Amino acid sequence: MTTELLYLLVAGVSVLVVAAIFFVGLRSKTRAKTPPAPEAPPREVPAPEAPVSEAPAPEEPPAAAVPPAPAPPKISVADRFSRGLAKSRLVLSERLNLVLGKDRLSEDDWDEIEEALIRADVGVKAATKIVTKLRTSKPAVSELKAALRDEMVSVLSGRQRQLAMGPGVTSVWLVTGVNGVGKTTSIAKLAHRMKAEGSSVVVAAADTFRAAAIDQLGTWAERVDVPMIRHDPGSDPGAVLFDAISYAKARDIDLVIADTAGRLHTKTNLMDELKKIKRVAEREAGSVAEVLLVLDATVGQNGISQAKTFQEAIEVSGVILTKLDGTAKGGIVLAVEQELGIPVKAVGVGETLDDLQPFVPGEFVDALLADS
Ligand SMILES: Nc1nc2c(ncn2[C@@H]2O[C@H](COP(=O)(O)OP(=O)(O)OP(=O)(O)O)[C@@H](O)[C@H]2O)c(=O)[nH]1
Ligand SMILES: [Mg+2]
Repeated sequence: MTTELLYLLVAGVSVLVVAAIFFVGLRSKTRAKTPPAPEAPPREVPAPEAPVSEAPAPEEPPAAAVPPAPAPPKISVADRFSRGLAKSRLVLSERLNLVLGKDRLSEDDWDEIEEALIRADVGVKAATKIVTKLRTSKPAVSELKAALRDEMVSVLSGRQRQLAMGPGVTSVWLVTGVNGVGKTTSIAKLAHRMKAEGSSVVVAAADTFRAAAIDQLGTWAERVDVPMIRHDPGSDPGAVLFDAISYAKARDIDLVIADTAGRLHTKTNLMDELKKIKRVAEREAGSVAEVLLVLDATVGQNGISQAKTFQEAIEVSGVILTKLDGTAKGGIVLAVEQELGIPVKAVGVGETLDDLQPFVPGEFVDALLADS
């Protein structure tokens, strides 16, 4: 009995083992047929942020930022002037020194001097005039530089360079020029200077082309501490000037300095607009004491053709030549005066309020010809 039971137990266990093997085999076959589980979807990685796209082009060109107010200048006016002309001086002296080292001057040397002047943007007319005189007077080489200085000063002499105040209580200065030449900055410098000399000043934001232009003048006006009359962007520049003159007359303010646009919203011709503004000023103030054309010295001879256009449209009484500090074309002063007959009344030699200098021919030529 026990043996039978043992057999039965062994047989049962064997059946169970076979069945288990069979079952496991079946399972593994079934598994092999099961399609592989789909790969886990890639974890969503946030798309790299698109590079910050450039801000959409502004509808209006940005106005030049007003540079922060600097610490009071530690250098003298003469040094500032001289520093401003450093690049022009270098261009001139490089060539002049070649000639000045010789014992005698040949025809080629005179041509070299003329070429040096032209390269400093003195203009062909003024350069020829100066060198023709020198060729005739034939100075010794040792005296050449002094003779050149005298001829350059002589070309610049005999002009009225004072900024004029009108006969009435309130004078008006219109400041014109193409965009970017330095009109607004020059107005701030002029207002600063006139205020320092004891005049009361109001500035008129008659460049209504852009809101930013009005704000830029506003920032300067605050810094100089003079009132500014403004209207909305796009409004009539003549109306701004009208209000500024009324404001000044009601308060016995000496001077209205008006900013004007270098370009316009409408197709109205810039020159027609300027004529209109001038008429408003003449009607309201009696006369316009100065029409100041701002020219950027870095554009060299192109400034001359700009000036001709303005001069034909509106009688320009004086030039403010800006950015003399950033150019090797300082001689442009002579070209402006020779070719246009308009006196340079002030020069800009930097971006701060003190960087507008009265134009003094002797000082200018000395700074241009100095040994650096
Ligand atoms: N280095 C130098 N920069 C100057 C001088 N005058 C003006 N600038 C700079 O020239 C840029 C243009 O000056 P703005 O006064 O805005 O010129 P603007 O003619 O009023 O220009 P728009 O209003 O755009 O027509 C600014 O960055 C000024 O700081 C100067 O004498 N020297
Ligand atoms: Mg401006």
